[in-house]
Amino acid sequence: MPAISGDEDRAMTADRPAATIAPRKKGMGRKRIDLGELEDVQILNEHGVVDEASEPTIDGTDLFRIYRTMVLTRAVDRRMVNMQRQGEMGTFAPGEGQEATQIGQIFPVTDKDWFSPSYRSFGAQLWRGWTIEGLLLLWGGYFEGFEVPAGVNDLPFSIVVGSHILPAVGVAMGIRMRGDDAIVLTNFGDGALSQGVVSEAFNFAAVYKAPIVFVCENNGYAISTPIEHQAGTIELARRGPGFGIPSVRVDGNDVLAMIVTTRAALERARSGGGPSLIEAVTYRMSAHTTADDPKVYRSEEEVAKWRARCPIARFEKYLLNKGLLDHKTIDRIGKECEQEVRAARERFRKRAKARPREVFDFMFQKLPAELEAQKREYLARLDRKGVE
Ligand SMILES: Cc1ncc(C[n+]2csc(CCOP(=O)(O)OP(=O)(O)O)c2C)c(N)n1
Repeated sequence: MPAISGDEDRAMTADRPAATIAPRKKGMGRKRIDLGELEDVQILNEHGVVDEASEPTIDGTDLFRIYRTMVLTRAVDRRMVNMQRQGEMGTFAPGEGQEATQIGQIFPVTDKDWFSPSYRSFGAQLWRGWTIEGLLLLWGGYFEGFEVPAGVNDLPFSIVVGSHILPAVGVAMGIRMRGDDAIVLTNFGDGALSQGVVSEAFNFAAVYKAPIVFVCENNGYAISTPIEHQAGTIELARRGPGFGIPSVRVDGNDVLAMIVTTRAALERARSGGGPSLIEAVTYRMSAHTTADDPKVYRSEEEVAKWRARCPIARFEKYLLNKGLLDHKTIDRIGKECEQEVRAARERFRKRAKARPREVFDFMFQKLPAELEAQKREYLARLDRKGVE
């Protein structure tokens, strides 16, 4: 009987720690994205050098807005972490290092399209029209922060890993049944792929040719679990073809590669071709959440390696080379974004004078006894003098 082969990935993972999940350079020289080829796509390398044959046409105003939103995303991120440390925020899931993945995937999505975000998607949410103070309220535990802004076609996110993906497929199936022109984009982490419901979502989407784009942000870890311990193949895009979903693996720290690939997937969905899966290979530079200490499970050397692949610095070099940015403007944008975040923090503080009392509400019609007890204890703490 012939030996069953297919263990090549396992052999590779044994030799490849998370730190080396670096995109290969096969995409260089490619003129169009072939969804389904499972090759790595990179257009802008770590040194800011662009592959001109694959460079997308994006007008200067848009390039500038993309860059500014990436800078703003990082400013919001760092401020939110500081506020949590100072006791102003319940918790927060930072996304430093994932700015190109975030803004690159959302740039080609139009206002009439739908977005179903994971909890680490505040960069894309800012692009879609969520306000900074709204996001501060959300992570601060105030119910009003969870409300999707008027006119924004986004679904609310859930902390239950992978739970927002099947509803996103449902929306896409509904769009197709009604003959609407919109598409849905949803994103999630590498760990979410281990949830059974995500396989159900892929299968429904493929069978019903739902107009949906799945973006898996492979940031190397599900909290402290590295991808090698989570999956039988570290090339997660390989999962798609098994469901009949064309898939591609992209350098997620290259905003141009993200844009080009997402555009191709959106066109496919819009023209009736059905779902696509994009695996964006990136890295979470900071903690999983403010309750996590990544020093326990990854090395300084690994983080330093990825810091050198900073998606903002890379895009900055590209814009400098194109003459669309200069150092004075970089400095001005940094200060403006910082100012914007501080102003939003002031508006948040006016609203958030008292701690949120609603954190146990809205999930259950009748709270289970254990949560009821926790709620009573929490409210009693708030009511005690000096807790506010
Ligand atoms: C169903 C479920 N199981 C466990 C958790 C606890 N949890 C929160 S985030 C997380 C890791 C998710 O990792 P990944 O999907 O890679 O996304 P990332 O956080 O890296 O963006 C886990 C296990 C949860 N929220 N929901």
